[in-house]
Amino acid sequence: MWMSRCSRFVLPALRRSPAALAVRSARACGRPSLPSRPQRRGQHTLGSASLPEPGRGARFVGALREERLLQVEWEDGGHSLYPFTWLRDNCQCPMCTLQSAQARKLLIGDLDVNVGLGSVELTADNKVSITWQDQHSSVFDCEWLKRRCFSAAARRAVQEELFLNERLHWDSSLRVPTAHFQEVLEDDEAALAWLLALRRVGLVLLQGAPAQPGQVARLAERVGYLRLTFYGHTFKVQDKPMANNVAYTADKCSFHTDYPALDYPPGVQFLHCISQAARGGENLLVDGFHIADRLKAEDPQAFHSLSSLSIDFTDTGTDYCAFRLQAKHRVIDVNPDGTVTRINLNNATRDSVLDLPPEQVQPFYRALRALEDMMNRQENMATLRMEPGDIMTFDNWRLLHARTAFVSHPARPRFLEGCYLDWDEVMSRLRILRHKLQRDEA
Ligand code: OGA
Ligand code: NM2
Ligand code: ZN
Ligand code: ZN
Repeated sequence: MWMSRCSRFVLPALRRSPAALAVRSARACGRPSLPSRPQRRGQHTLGSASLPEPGRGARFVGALREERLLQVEWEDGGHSLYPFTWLRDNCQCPMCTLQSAQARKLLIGDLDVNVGLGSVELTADNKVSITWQDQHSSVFDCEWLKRRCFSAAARRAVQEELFLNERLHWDSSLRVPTAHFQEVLEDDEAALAWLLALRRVGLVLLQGAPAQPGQVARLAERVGYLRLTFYGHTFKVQDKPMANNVAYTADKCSFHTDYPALDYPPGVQFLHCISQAARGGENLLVDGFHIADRLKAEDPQAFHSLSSLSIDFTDTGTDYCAFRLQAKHRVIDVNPDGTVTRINLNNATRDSVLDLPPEQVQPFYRALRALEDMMNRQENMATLRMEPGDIMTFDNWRLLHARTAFVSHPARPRFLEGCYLDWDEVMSRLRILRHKLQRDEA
């Protein structure tokens, strides 16, 4: 077979201990070992030293009354500015904040958006204490304020820490990150390393799972919970008679994201190989964000069509229960600043209902074909032949995956078990693990 795992490389050290470095990488044998130097791209670049230095307090506070800003000078010499109204809105006292929920109690209807600042001082224990003109008082911790500094660099750094939008784009030189199934289940550092790589790279192969159904559900429980769809809590990918989906045949599946027939397609997918085919059944993967970048550079017209035209998707049948889904997506979803945020494409569920004026139809097909050709360039795709016990975990909003046609062993049909999760729950677990491990470290 032209794909096997023959070498391992350690991903950029994600954390300090050896267990955490259990996310390794595997690549295909027999292909030139290009130095893999994925580029960091994303909505933001991570600014270093952009937050005021932690651990030091304030040495001066003063009000800029004209601008309605509080100025704080930190012990390291930096300054931060905080709008009066924002400070009043975020008062941390028990009247304004429900401490047990860490949530705002103060109603916007009860907020004076022109609130006047009476006086401000630094307390003996180095907190910022404000008395408002209506006599309400608010006390702010310096670390709390620093994290909420309004400078562009500080906001960028906090947003990156919260959302990890900076991704490592890749092509065929990708060394697929790998980790051990059992370690991810048992060890928090291994789990965090897995989720960080899943976010940054979009793909992690977990190895060593029992070759029995039920493992993707265990893995989903490690994160949060499964995303139920019309194909069930988990689904069996097998060649089925009267298949209700083209994935449930032995035919080739071209590059696709799963479930664009849903208005909110699943963010993350797990596919567990329980039994592999005798021949074929390999998976091909591309980084949709890299493909979109290449398309934009080489065929801007095609990029424009695919990122502006909304296409209909449909899925009708019965599985978990009867369904008749319709949704509309741009194949290349971009946010208002033009950053590609999601890819939505499954040729099987792309509807014959096409909600375009007729003169836009030919340009759309031309663009779709240009995208298809870009994905099928050898230089852009990674190849993975899963073995029993392997679980492919990937970003279904970003990667497109394909499967070659297969022939099963006569007595042992090819069998994958799959499930979906959403990025909200995955990112939540990532933040919890990061927080916990940072605290343990301190
Ligand atoms: C799917 C799918 C891949 C495979 O079920 O959506 O892409 O290898 N399956 O069968
Ligand atoms: N399966 C694998 O968009 C799709 O129909 C993807 C979903 C059947 C759950 C396939
Ligand atoms: Zn208050
Ligand atoms: Zn699929």
